[in-house]
Amino acid sequence: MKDKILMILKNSGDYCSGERISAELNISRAAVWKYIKKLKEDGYEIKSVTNKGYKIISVPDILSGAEIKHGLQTKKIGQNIFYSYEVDSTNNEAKRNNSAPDGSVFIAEMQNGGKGRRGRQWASAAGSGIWMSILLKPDISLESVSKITLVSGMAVCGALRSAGLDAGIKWPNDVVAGGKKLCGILTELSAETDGINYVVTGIGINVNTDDFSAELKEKATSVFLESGKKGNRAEIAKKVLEEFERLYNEFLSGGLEKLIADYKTVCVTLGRQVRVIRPGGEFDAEAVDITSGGELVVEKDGKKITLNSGEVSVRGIYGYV
Ligand code: BT5
Repeated sequence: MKDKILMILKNSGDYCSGERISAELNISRAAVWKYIKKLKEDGYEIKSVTNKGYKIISVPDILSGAEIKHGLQTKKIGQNIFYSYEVDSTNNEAKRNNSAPDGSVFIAEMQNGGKGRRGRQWASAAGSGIWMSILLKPDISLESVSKITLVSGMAVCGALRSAGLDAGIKWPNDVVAGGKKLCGILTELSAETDGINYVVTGIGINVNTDDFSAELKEKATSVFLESGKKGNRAEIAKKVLEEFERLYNEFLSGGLEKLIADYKTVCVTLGRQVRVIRPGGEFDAEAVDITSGGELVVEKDGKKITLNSGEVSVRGIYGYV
């Protein structure tokens, strides 16, 4: 009900009488007042004027479903948003609720067990970033699932670039700016022999983080640290979901070629000297291409070697990127 009142106020953009809200939602004036009080407790600044009603003056930086859904231009992605203040990991939350509709988004203000790949940790402090996971139920082959990670990385990169940030992608899927990591993606899946049950693509974006732990300082950054401006997380999340839907539909309809061509234009790894770290040892090479399947091609002593994201980490020799 609180979200419905919020939507009425946002859509009206001006004063809206308690009488009108109570008639529209079929609740008492006292109930309207009670929910307005709750919205104020959430941080919304709402002015009330006798004979005119209520008007939103300012909106807090929160990631609630109502904030993200207001004005969201998607058909499926994010049409169902499950918001929590705190979870272990939004990927786990999506997996626990895998019967939710295709395109559902699980989002939290903080994660106390944020995960990276291969058991690594993802720092996810309260209110500083966007920690969200998209639940997907695509009818695709198992081999194609890794491309969804690529789609997520491109969606974040595109959203941040459209907000004026000089973001790029470090192969395969870290979104970087100023040579440091701004966003990480973790895609997980549940499959059986006859196909995929669901895919969860988890996106972590550092938005308003102003300081990182000593361990992360050298390699992590945020929208705030790069632009000097605090970002509105709900607006950024909305843009990412819109970009994701556009690119994901392109991918599902077989448009991987165009996607890869676009990926190459933002991939900061290409043309660089890289260090390939494999379980069997390390070697230095030059990153020369991305295949139509999203693999990185490196060249060493005139020989081309194709690497897939599952088996290697690539780190630039000069700094992290
Ligand atoms: C990733 O792993 O980059 C994937 C991160 C995915 C996070 C999202 S948040 C929503 C969803 N729910 C989850 O639980 N996860 C997803 P990887 O490439 O393995 O990188 C992990 C490494 O990045 C760590 O070992 C740190 O060195 C570094 N790191 C940790 N937290 C960071 C942060 N907030 N910003 C930048 N770097 C970080």
